[in-house]
Amino acid sequence: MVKNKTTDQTNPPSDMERIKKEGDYLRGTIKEGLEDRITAAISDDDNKLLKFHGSYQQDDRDLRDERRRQKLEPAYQFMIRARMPGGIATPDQWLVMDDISEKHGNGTLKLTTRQTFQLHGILKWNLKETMQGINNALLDTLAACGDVNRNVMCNSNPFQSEIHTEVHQIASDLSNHLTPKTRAYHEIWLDEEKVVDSRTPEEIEPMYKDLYLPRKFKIGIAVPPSNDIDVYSQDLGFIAILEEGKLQGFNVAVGGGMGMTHGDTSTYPQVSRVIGYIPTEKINEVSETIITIQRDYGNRSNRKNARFKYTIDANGLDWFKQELTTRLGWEIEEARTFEFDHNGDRYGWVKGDNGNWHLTLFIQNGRVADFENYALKTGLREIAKAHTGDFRLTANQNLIIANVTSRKKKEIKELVEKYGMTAGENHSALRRNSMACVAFPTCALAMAESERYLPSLVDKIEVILDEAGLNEQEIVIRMSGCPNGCSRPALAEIAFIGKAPGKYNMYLGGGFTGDRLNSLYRENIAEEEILEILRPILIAYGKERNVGEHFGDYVVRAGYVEEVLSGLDFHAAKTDLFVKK
Ligand code: SRM
Ligand code: SF4
Repeated sequence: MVKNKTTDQTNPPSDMERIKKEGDYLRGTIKEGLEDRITAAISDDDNKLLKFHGSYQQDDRDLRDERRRQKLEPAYQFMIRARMPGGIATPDQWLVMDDISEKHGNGTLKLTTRQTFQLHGILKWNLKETMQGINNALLDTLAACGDVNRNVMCNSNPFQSEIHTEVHQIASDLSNHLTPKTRAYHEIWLDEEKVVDSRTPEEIEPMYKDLYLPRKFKIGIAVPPSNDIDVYSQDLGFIAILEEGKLQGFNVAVGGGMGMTHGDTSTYPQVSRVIGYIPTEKINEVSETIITIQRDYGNRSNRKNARFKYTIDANGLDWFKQELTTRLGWEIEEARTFEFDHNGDRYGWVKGDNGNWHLTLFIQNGRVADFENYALKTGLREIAKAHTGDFRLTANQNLIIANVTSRKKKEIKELVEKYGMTAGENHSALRRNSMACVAFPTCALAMAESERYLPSLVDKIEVILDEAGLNEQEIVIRMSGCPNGCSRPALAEIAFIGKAPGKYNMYLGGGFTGDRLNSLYRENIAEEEILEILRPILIAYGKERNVGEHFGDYVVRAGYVEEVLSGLDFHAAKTDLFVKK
């Protein structure tokens, strides 16, 4: 058996492995902890198991100091994330999430970078009722977080609605196929009686077994030419292969991921690599087999090196392909050709091939709220009441009002106008291609602001873009409050990753179609330096770019940053190769 060099399975397992082992298939003492009225928190071990149920304990970081001064425990609250393959919700489901966010949450909805809803600010006393409300709406949260397969993403491009329907069904079936089988979720949240029987652990979780995976695992399905789901960032990506508009099968890409730790070069973002092609009907079998390889070889001692990308990089792609063939008992075919043209969304109204209309709206950083002078949340609620189609949450944190019949179009259009919702037409192309993770105040790992800061930074960059004549030039810009990379910043043409309050590392040179990593250009800089550094580069790009040349490609050609084709070269990449100073 090949030994995983990052793993060395002889090292002691991490504490998380103990928690999973003792947790009795995700039960722990969550049920008891919820009933404890003395504290608004639950125990650390239970919090780690709670993630598998789609929820995290957090505290409001804006209130931390004040509460400490008042000798109060932190303002504990919970985030809940739904599992919603491909990001499709019915109008009724929208209304339920909206209602819960008002009743128990912080009054906002977050549309995430993996096409689902997050609710923030739920108090422990309201968690169970909230979970039940979500389940009553025929949604659930099981496996939305934790060391399991997460929300399966799929392309939501309304230009290909027939294919979208087919691919969405595949994503949904795959998600069900890979969902944990334990009844813990039903017992804790839905009051199902615990059944004591003589089943062996393997029968309870035939794929995950009792320790589940070494780390989170993510799957996404792209439909070329759109790479909206950033297939190269997924642990396991599928690229639909179409012939004459009909789905034939999928290319399989393995070992992508965005997370890293500042100052630790054993961690890095990585792009997945295409290893072959499979017919459509093999997708569940291949996914399950790949997951079992990661289950058996992933690093269970050091969680920082536990993602599938490290398992592959440590053992090599050839080893992986051989292992896959052995486990499958058949060989996957050679990869087929495909081409991506963008990883962003296409905004505005479009008529799908099913005759219905689809409207892609720009939702800045996925935050649905009633802002001053912009009643976005109320407007979407009114749309949900009138709408007879569905909603699609995109991987770029935007929203598609999908399947609007010709008869309904006028009414929806009037509501969009009444509430001043935008399909991005009054924004620069930069803003339309911007994305920021949550960060402060709810994210415990944030080092700097992200969602609350990027919009104002974009305002300032727009001034430079005007000067450079680039207002309509599409440039992908992303910000994350820490190097975990929840906005997939390592694939952006311009990226900022938080280092400390107000300070960011700046990265340049990602591929416009999401196929190339960027590289570190400047470290630990604040707004003034960011603008000072970006200005001459954008002005030069405005003057010197070749026809159709994207910003990410230009900064590589002009030598600002070196091209990074593999995460293994991410930290070694050079800057200012031949830039005149
Ligand atoms: Fe993420 C952890 C938010 C997509 C990489 N992510 C977190 C936590 C739960 C913080 C924590 O562990 O305490 C954040 C909760 C913040 C909050 O207050 O809501 C968080 N991640 C998000 C969301 C909501 C960002 C957003 O603004 O949309 C996204 C929810 C997606 C979903 O619906 O499932 C989100 N996270 C991502 C992505 C993008 C993706 O999957 O396409 C990534 C990069 C891809 C990847 O996984 O490699 C990502 N999140 C991480 C990591 C780093 C993992 C790693 O490999 O090192 C962490 C930290 C961890 O796991 O230890 C993390
Ligand atoms: Fe939090 Fe970091 Fe993810 Fe942003 S990137 S949501 S700061 S974990």
